[in-house]
Amino acid sequence: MKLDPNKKIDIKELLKDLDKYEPRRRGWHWREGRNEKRTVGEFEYHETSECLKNSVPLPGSRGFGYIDPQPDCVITTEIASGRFEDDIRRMRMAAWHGADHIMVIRTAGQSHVDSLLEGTNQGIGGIMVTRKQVRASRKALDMIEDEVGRPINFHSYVSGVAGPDIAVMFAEEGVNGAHQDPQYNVLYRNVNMVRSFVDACEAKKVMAWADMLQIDGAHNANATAMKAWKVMPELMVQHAINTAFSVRVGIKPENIALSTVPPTAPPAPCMRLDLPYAVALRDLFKDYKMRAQQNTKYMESDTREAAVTHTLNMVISRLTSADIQSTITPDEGRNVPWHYNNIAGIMTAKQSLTGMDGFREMVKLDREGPLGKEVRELKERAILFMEEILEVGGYFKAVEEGFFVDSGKYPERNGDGIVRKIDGGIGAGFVFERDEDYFAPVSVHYGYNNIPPEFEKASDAIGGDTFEDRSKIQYIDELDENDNVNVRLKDLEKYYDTNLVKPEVEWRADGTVLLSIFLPLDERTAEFAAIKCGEKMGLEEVTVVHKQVMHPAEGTYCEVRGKVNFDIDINELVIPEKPDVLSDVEIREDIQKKPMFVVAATVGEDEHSVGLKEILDIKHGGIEGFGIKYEYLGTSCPVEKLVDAAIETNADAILLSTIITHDDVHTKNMKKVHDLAVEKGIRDKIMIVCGGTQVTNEIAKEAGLDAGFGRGTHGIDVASFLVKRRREMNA
Ligand code: Z97
Repeated sequence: MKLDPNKKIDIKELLKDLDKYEPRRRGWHWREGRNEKRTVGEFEYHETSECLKNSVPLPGSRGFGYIDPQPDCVITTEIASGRFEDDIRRMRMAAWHGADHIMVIRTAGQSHVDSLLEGTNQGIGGIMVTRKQVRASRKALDMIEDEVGRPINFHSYVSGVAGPDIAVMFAEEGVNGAHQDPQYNVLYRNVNMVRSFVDACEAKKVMAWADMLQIDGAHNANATAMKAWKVMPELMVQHAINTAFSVRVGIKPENIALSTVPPTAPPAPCMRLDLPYAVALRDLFKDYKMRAQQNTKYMESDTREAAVTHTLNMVISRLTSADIQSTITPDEGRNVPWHYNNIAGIMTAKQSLTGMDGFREMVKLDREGPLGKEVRELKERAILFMEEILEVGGYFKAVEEGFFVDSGKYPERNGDGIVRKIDGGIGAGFVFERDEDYFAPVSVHYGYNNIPPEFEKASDAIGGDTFEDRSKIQYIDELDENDNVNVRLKDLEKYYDTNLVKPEVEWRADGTVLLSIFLPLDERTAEFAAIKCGEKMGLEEVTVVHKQVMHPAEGTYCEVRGKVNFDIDINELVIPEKPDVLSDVEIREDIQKKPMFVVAATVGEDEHSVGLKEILDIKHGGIEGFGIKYEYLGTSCPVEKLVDAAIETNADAILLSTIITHDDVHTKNMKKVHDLAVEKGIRDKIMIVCGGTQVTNEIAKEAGLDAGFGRGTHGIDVASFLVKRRREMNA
C-alpha cells in the first residue's frame, strides 16, 4: 500500500490483512545527515538533518522560497485522541510538519491492568494499547515514512503492571521507543515497588533486544511537585537510578534517554533556574541521550503563553543540547489535544530550533560566574541525596520514608513527599523467587534460567519463540463486538470517501469548532455571555476553554468550544478557480527586465483607501515591493481623471478600487473606466483591474475589465496577474 499525497489514508485498506503484517524494522532511528553543514535555499545551516521528500514548510518560508529545513534532533509529538483510526491521520499530518517520534498516549487506567488487552476499543485520553492498534499504527507509519522520506519512531509506554508483556508485544510489533521507569510505577501509579523493579528487569532486557530507545519518567516529579524547581536534585537522583539500572540490565547507553524538563516557567526568572539544571544534567549524564520536554507544570489554557514557554525551553536545548525535542500540544491546560494543536507544537519546535541554528557557535556559556556555582551546587545536592538513600538502607527504604517528590529543595525536606510501603500497592505479593528447576523457554530473559542441557539455548525447547519465528505470534482481532473500529467506521460511513463533511478537531466528523470571542465585560460575565453567543450561533455542548482578561472592566477574550450538527455537501460548494500566482522571484525578474507603471485611485465617492494602499505600498507587501512603480491619485477620484492620468503617464495599467455597492455604483464605475478607455483609444494597450470587498473576478470581467480582486487579495496576486496579462498582451 502506497500513500498518494493528494488522497486520504484509507483506513479500511490499512486494516486488510493486518493479521499478516510484519513491521519492516526494529530499533530506534536518529536523523540522517546531522553534524554536516547543509545549504537549504539561500542559507547555510549548521544544525540540521536531511530535508523531507514531502513536507509542509512554516508559513514564513514564503519569503525564502518555501524552504523547509529540518533540525538535527528528533522531534516528538504526543497523540491522544483515543481512536487509533484518527490518531493515524494526525500522525501523517505531524510527519509532514517534521515530527519523527510519534508517541501514542494510552487510555486512563491501562497501567493497572495486569495483562495484554486486545482489540480496538476507544480509550479515554489515549488509545487502549493493544497489538491490533499498535500494528495498524506501525503499518500506517511505515507508509508515512515512505511518503516523507524519513524513518519515523513509534513510541508508547512499558510502565504499569503489564510492563514485561507490553515490552514483548512492542518488540514483536516494531515499536521503536518506550518509557520504562519503575520509579514511575511506584510513585505515581502506586504499583508495588518490588514488583516494579523485578518487572523492569525483564522489560528492559526485552527492550534492549529490540534496540528500543528507553525514556525515563523523572519529568513526572516536575509535574507532580508543588514547586517544580525545588525537586531539581531529586530529578538527577531519579535519572541516575534508572540509567544505572538499565545499563546493568544491558541497554546500550545510546538507547537510554533522560526525560528532562526545564523545571520552571515565566513569570519565574526561569532561565536563571533552568539553565544551571540543564548544564548539571549534561555534566553528570554525558553518556546518555537528552530528551528535552516542554514544561507543562505551569501551562494554563493560553496557547500563546505555552508557545513562549516552549520557545524559552528550546533556547536551553540549543544552548546545551537535545537529542530529542519533545513537543506537547500547547493546550494541556485546557485538555483539548486536537489535530492542529499537535501540529502547532511541532511548528514551534521546528521554527525555534532552525531559528537558533548555530547559536552555540556564537554564544558560550560562562561557567566562571553564577552558572558554574549553581551547577556545582545542584550536583552536590544530588550526590548528598544519593548518600542519604544509602544511609537509610537503600531505595525502597527511602521511598517508605517519603524522600521523593518532597517540596523542599534537598537537603531541605518539607515532609510532604510521596510515601509507599514495600509490601503495599498494586500487584503486591506477586513476586516469587525462582525455584531451582525454573525454566522459561524464551530467547530473551532476565536472570536465572535452568536450561536443560539438551538445549543450546532456552527457546530451542519450543523450536524457537516469537522473537525468532513470527508465525508463533497470536494475533487476536476483536473481543468486543460493540466497541471496535469496524463499528465506528460503520457509524461514520457517510463521512468516509463521500461528499459530506463536518468540521473536526480529533475524530472524524466530531463536529467540534472553536470560536474566538471578545466581549466588553468582566471575566465572569464574559464567560457566560460567550456561552450564550455560542448557543445563539446554533452550537451544541458549548463551553469556554480559555479566557483572558484584557482589563477587569473593559473586556475579556474567550475561546468557546461547541459542536455543529449539520453536514456540508462539498458538491454544493461554488469554488472559483484558484488563481495561479507567480513566485516573488519570477515577478521581480520580469519587472526588472521590463519596468511597469500603474495609476491607482479609489473611484466615485469612495473614501476607503486602506485596501488599495495595502495592494500598492511596499510596507504591506504591495506591488511596489516587486518593483512596480505607481501614481496614487487618492480617494473619490473621478474616473475621467484616472483615465486621463493613465494616458498622460503612459501607464501600463489602471488600478481602481471601490467598496461602496449602493445602487451598483461599483459596477457602474468599472464600466465607465472601461468605456472611457475605449473612447480614448487606449483600451487595447492598457490593463484595467479593480479591487474591493464586494468585487469578484466575474463581476469585473462582466464590466469589461481584465480582472477583479476581492477580499483577501494581496499585492502578489495583483502583481502576478499584471505580469501574466502583460505577457499575453505582448505575445
Ligand atoms: C511524556 N508528556 O512525554 P500510564 N511511564 C512513564 C510515563 O512518564 C508515563 C507513562 C508511563 C509525557 C507523557 C506522562 N507520562 C505523559 C515513565 C506518562 C504512562 O498509562 O498513564 O500509567 O503511563 O513523557
